[in-house]
Amino acid sequence: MIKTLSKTALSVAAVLSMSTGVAMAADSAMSSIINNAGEEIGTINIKQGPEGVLMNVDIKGLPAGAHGFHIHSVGDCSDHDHFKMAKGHISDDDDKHGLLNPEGPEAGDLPNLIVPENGEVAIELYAHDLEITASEADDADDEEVLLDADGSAFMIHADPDDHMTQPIGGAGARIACGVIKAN
Ligand SMILES: [Cu+2]
Repeated sequence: MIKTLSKTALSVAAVLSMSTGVAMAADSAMSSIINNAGEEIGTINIKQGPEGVLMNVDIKGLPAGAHGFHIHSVGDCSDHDHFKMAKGHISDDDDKHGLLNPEGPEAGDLPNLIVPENGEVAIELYAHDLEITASEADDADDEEVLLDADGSAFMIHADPDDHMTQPIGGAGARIACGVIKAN
């Protein structure tokens, strides 16, 4: 019991000192995921870590199978038939698409979402080098910042991402989208 208490005290102290050090940066964000009918099918909660972001995915009603999963560069899912307003992946200019691509990956590349027969996905995943908001040392338009001037959006595709083929790993149509918003 004593050990547990001291651990808790330490982590509270760590969080306090971290929030003092990055006072300008948001430490969490969330996204409401909608399908091609514009219906909400789940949420993704995001927490900022020191070197990247932790994402908690909780979505129901997806087709079973593997689906390409990315962060796209514009926070706009209003055209729910096709979700083209969200544009392409967040990326530095020189990076190619694909977690397995020697010239990649793009900052918005994520592992496939593997959906079981019941259509429900509840997972946690981590992406290195992403920031919810720009830290003071960064350019405000840094493409690895989620809440930059035009925002960003999660995108789920119809087909698997092969993590190599340009520009989206052959992942096909866009079947679900969620604008990332500050909490
Ligand atoms: Cu995509």
